[in-house]
Amino acid sequence: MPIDPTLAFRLREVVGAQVLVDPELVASYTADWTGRFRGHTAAVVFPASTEEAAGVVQVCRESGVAIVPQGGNTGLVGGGVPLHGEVVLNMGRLGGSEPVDRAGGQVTAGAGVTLAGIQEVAAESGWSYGVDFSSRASATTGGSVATNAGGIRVLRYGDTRAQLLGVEAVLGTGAVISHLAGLVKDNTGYDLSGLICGSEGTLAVVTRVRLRLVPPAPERAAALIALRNLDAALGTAAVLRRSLPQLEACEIIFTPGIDLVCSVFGLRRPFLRPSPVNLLIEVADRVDPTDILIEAIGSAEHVIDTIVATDSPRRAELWRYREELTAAINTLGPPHKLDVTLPTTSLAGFIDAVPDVVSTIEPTASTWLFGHVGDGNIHVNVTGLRTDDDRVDGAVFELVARLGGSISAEHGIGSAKRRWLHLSRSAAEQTAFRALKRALDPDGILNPHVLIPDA
Ligand code: 2HG
Ligand code: ZN
Repeated sequence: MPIDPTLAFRLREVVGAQVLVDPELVASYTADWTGRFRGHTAAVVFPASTEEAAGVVQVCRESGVAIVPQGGNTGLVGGGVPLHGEVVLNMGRLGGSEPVDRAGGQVTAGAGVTLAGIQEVAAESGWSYGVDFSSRASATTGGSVATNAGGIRVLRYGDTRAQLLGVEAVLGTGAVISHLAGLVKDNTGYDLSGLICGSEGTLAVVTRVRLRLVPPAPERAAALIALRNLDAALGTAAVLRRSLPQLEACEIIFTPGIDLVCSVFGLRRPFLRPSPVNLLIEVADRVDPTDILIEAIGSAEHVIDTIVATDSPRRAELWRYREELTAAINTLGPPHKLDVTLPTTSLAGFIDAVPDVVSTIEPTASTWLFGHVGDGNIHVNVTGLRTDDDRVDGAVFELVARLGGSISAEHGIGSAKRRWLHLSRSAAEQTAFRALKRALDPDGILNPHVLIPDA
């Protein structure tokens, strides 16, 4: 639908020419990367400052137009695409980081700075950033705060919320809140930054973030470990977590996934003797951790084979078996992505049961399992389903809930999971969610179709 000329005029008063309305130009901002979520919009707006973002929110509020805030558009639950014709507020122009506070180990960055950008700024100043995940080159800090992104280092440094010392953000009222002093101790009432983190653009549009950095651990070693069976893999993961304080990543990959990555990207199979399940781990320290890593793996039982990589190119080769999985699976058609987390005690039962749950509903569908086993987070990808057929999604989420898990570990609820929020959040919690939403976004213009189910 073409944009209302008055709205276009008013948006241009705020951001100048930075309003896209041409249907061909807006198209790339209206679908997610996997192709599962496709929407439409009359306009994509690119503010360059907090003031401009606030101006856009104000105009949309006065015009009764809903907004979808968008960062790098790397989300996987349909939370950053305009599925209901919302105006897209793309934060990519809010770049730039302030100089790192080298003594305090903190940095303030614009919402549009990529995760890789923050990692680079941190490294240049002798620090490191505690969050990492495979879409680092495109994902933005604003998006990762809005979704409380997790990734591969959560077991060592925690999720994005654990790095967050403050945000600057535009509320649904158009008011700006700015809390960027970076005080580590700051007990002055409600933690609005922590609340906005993970709120998926429903309460506020994040424009700047204050992040804690961590001491660098430049000496690294990675290992791909082939294991006899799932119990052996989970047991080994537990042993390694206990015996290796330097453990930074502990990922699980099943051999069908490795085979798929190898065939899509022409990689060599890592092991001569195939094993059903593999762990990919990485340790990082100030001194070379290779011997400690090898000793720890040596003490684990049921290991069939191990490849250890110390230099950066060989570590990157091992990581390709894990990080290319998302792209490899996408070559089979848009997958259903069911990112879930389970208590340690029910993880094995879940992994065993989930392929049957899927095939009972859709015998021709394929189930792909992988993820951050070190923190209980399993990515269940299902291919061979229609994008709008969510029977499998519901059945898997119900299994997760029965086993005491959460229907979203790190990707958020978005639009994909909101009808199942009740499986992880009580009625009283949802009532509180709605009250918070009304307080910070009284007209309901900020991402109104994600996270919170319709009453
Ligand atoms: C990862 O861990 C991301 O690689 C994506 O969270 C997971 O593709 C997925 O389902
Ligand atoms: Zn993940």
